[in-house]
Amino acid sequence: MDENLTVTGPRFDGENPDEWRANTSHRITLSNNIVAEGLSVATHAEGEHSKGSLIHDNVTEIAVIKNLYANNMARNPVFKAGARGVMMNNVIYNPGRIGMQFSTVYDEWSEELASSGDGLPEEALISVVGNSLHWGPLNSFFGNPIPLFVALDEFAGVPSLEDWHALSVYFEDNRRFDHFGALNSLIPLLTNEQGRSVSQYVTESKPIWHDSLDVISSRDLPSYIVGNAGARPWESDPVDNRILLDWLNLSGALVNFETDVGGFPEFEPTKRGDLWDSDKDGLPDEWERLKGLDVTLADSLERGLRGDGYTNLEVYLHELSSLRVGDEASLVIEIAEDDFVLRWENMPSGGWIESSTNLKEWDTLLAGPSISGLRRITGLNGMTVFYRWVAGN
Ligand SMILES: [Ca+2]
Ligand SMILES: [Ca+2]
Repeated sequence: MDENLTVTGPRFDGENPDEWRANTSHRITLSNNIVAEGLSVATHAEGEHSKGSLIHDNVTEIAVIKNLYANNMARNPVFKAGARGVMMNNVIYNPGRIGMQFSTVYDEWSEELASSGDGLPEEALISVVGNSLHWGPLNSFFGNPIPLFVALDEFAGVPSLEDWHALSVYFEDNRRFDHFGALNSLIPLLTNEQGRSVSQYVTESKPIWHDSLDVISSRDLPSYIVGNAGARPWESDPVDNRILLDWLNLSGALVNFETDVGGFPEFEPTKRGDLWDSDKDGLPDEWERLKGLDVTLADSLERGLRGDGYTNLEVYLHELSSLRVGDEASLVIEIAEDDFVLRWENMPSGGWIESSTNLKEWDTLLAGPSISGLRRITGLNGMTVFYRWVAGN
């Protein structure tokens, strides 16, 4: 994430840190993504560049939550000087060199320091809560069993991180698993790359947080990520499934070219029927009828549907990206010793549970109130199964 959500904008726009902050990206959530296989030795001028997410200098109020980072060398994610936000409920699998990271790069500040005379970067604030780091083959290859989080002072000979007083970081309920999948507590959570402890930056309370954040315990996190990470988890494509299985099977590697892992897929062109959206407002007729909207009136930008300020189109898009089709039943996933245990809560009387290994067997995802609790489960045997509850007798 660049300071201005662009790749060409100025690094800092303003006269002082407060103005810089106001003019950089802020209040952004990155959630439920699969951030994997950053190209390693490809086109980047600096060479090896397999990276996850970069949260740049002065970017503030950023939530990096409930993502799967897999097979990236570093930046899983990285917050840079003065950045402020939350790293919550992420699974980091097979990070080659660095898991979660805070980095200051003095060279990138020296010009600002000289021109503004305004001193060193202000403090970065990071709350690291409920994450789970899993070592993979890269950690064996590089012989470097890494901590959950490192704080780096990248260039020797310039003011060290200790002199910058640049970081307050908070840790709660984070876990690490070694090459064999065993919980491992021998490697400290926080260090710099030289192995020196930088524990003086650890605070006893969260330096930044938001009450709306819904934390999952790190113990329950893997099953959540398996079921929810990715663009369309109810219909995940072979690439998403391959990356998930890398994690579950402790496989995976750095990637230099897309062709290393099968290249870009080829898809058959698809076309909707002429009557899919009669009024051409972006909302399909089937969905409009379910919601009592008018299929002859373009009303997707009206806001009355749910009464919470969202447009009808936004409500539709939320449903498309939601795992749960309805709220009548919910599926709870528990990890047992060597398997997943499925338990249903709040199930209405009547009905049954359907399962399928191919979601396309199910004719529609928008089947209304009679179907709910749609979940994707990828078991430890690698088989992905979809479950849903269907009303009936
Ligand atoms: Ca419509
Ligand atoms: Ca309409």
